[in-house]
Amino acid sequence: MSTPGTLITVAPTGAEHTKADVPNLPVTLEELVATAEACERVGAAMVHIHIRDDDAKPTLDLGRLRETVAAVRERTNLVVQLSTGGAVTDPESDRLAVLDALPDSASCSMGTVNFGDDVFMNRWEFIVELHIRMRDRGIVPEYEIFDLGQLTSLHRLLDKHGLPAGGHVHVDLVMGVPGGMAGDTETLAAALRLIPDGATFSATGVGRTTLPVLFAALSAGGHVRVGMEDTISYARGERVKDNAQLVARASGLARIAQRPPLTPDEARALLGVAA
Ligand code: KMH
Ligand code: ZN
Repeated sequence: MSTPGTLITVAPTGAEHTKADVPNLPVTLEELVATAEACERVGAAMVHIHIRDDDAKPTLDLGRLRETVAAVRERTNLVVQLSTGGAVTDPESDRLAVLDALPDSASCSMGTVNFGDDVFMNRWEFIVELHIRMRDRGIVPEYEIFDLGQLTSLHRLLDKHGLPAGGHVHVDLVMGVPGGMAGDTETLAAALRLIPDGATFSATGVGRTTLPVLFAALSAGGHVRVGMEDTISYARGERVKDNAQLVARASGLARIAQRPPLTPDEARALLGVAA
């Protein structure tokens, strides 16, 4: 499961935070692309994208998504991953239509989970549809895992419906969501016992679990996701300045761990994304 280098994914916006929470949250196209450029300079290889409308509210507008994919491709070499998770209120039809924007990669959440005070719905039939549509379009999935049982669902998905586009399985453990699995070393170790053979994994810890999960993932030979989608505190009592600050910290720790950041082209080779 381990590789010599570390894939650093930045999740710069998400669907939950606002500019009132954190002023440098990238919500416009220009802010997002400038953030992607800055994060690439300090070690990110992939960007996990949620977009906003003119009122900075989460949207899955297909025209905007297409424009965003094109702009990030033009100004960076990053692997472009679109969220099919969206916001908890987004209908399945809009979440499936995200794939028509033809990103390199897209998230595929592996089960329903309580999400703070809300419910993040992912029915089995919907997961299967995402998996199949991604393969039809040559889009490489990242299987998002919010709780341990979702890893058994991943085994079931792969057993019944076969490997994804690119032939490689990559999962992202999203830890510490209120309602999901805890964000600590013991839970990460339990998750790793359930990850399919030959798969790679990233991990991210939401909120105060960010640093414990970052250290645990690096020491377990895994990859990492960081960004304002998951964390708006840099340290106790200190707001994140910008996404590049979080990527730079992860890059520094990856180098200390003797597993320096992968370039975007190395990430493509790892994930099975076409060059
Ligand atoms: N915003 C969350 C409800 C994903 O991007 O695929 C879902 C989410 C997962 O962020
Ligand atoms: Zn997301």
